[in-house]
Amino acid sequence: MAKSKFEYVRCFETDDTCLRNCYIVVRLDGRNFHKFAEQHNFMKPNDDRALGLMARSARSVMEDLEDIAIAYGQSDEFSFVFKRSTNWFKRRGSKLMTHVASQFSSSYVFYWKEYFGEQPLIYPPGFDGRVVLYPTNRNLKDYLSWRQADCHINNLYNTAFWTLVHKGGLSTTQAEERLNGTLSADKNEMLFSEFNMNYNNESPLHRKGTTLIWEKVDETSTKRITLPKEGEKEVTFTRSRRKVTAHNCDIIGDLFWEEHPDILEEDS
Ligand code: DGT
Ligand code: MG
Ligand code: MG
Ligand code: MG
Ligand code: MG
Repeated sequence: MAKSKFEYVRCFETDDTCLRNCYIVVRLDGRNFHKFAEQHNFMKPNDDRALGLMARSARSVMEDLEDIAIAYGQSDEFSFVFKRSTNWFKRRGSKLMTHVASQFSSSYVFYWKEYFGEQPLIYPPGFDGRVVLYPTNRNLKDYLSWRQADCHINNLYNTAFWTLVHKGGLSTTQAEERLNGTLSADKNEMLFSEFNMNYNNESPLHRKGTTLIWEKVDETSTKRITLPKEGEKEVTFTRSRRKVTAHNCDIIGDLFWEEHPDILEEDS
C-alpha cells in the first residue's frame, strides 16, 4: 500500500503498552457525583437503585469486553481487573481504559430506566478512568482490600452520621462535630448503645460493596419435543454456562480467594 507523505504523523503516537505479567486494573469514578447524586435525589447515605445501576453497567463491561477476571465496586466507582496474561488490544493502556469507560458510561444511561423507573436522567453522567499495574497476587489483593476498606470506612461514617441526623435529631453540623475524632469502635458502640443498631447487621451491599466474577452456573430449561413413537413430550435440559455473578462479601480475608481459586493466575 502506498504511503502518503502525511504518514509520518503516526510516529508522534506514544507507546502505552502495559508491562507484561502484570494485572491491569482500570478504575472508573463518577465525575462530580456529589452533585449528580443530589440532582437525582439519591437516598442518603446509600441508594440501592444507584448501586444496582453501577453493578449492572459493570456486568455489561465484563460481558462485552475481553479478559476481565474480577470487578469490584462501591459508591460511584468500579475497578476492573484484566487477566495478567491478557493480550487484548496488545495491552495498550489507553485502548483498555477508554473501552471500559465508554462501555460503562453508555450502559449507565442505557439501563437507567430499569433502576430509576419514571425518574428522568436529567443530564449525561461522565466517568474518569485510570490504569494501574500490579505485578503480584499479593499486590492485587491488597489493591482490592484497599478499595473495600475504603467502602467500610465511608459506610460506617455515613451510617453513623445519617443515623444521628435522621434518628437522633441532630443537625448535620452537630452530627459532624459529634463524629469528629471518633474511631471505628466508637461509631459501632454509639450505633449500638444509642440506637440499638448492630452495624454488622446492616446491608452487606452497603458494607462490602459489589464483587463481580465469572462462575459456572447450571441452567435448566424445558422444551416440548415430538418423538416419532412417543409423540409430544416435555424434556428437561441442564447445561452449565459461564455467567457473571455478583457477591456482597468480604474479599479482604482468605476465604473468598480459597473458594474461587481460578480468579487469579499463579505468580511465576
Ligand atoms: P470527583 O470524583 O472528584 O469528580 O467528585 P465526586 O463528587 O464524584 O466525589 P467522590 O467520587 O470522591 O465521591 C462520591 C460522591 O458520590 C459522594 O459525594 C457521595 C456520592 N454518592 C455515591 N453513591 C451515593 C449514594 O448511594 N447515595 C448518595 N446520596 N450519594 C452517593
Ligand atoms: Mg474522586
Ligand atoms: Mg466521583
Ligand atoms: Mg468516588
Ligand atoms: Mg476505528
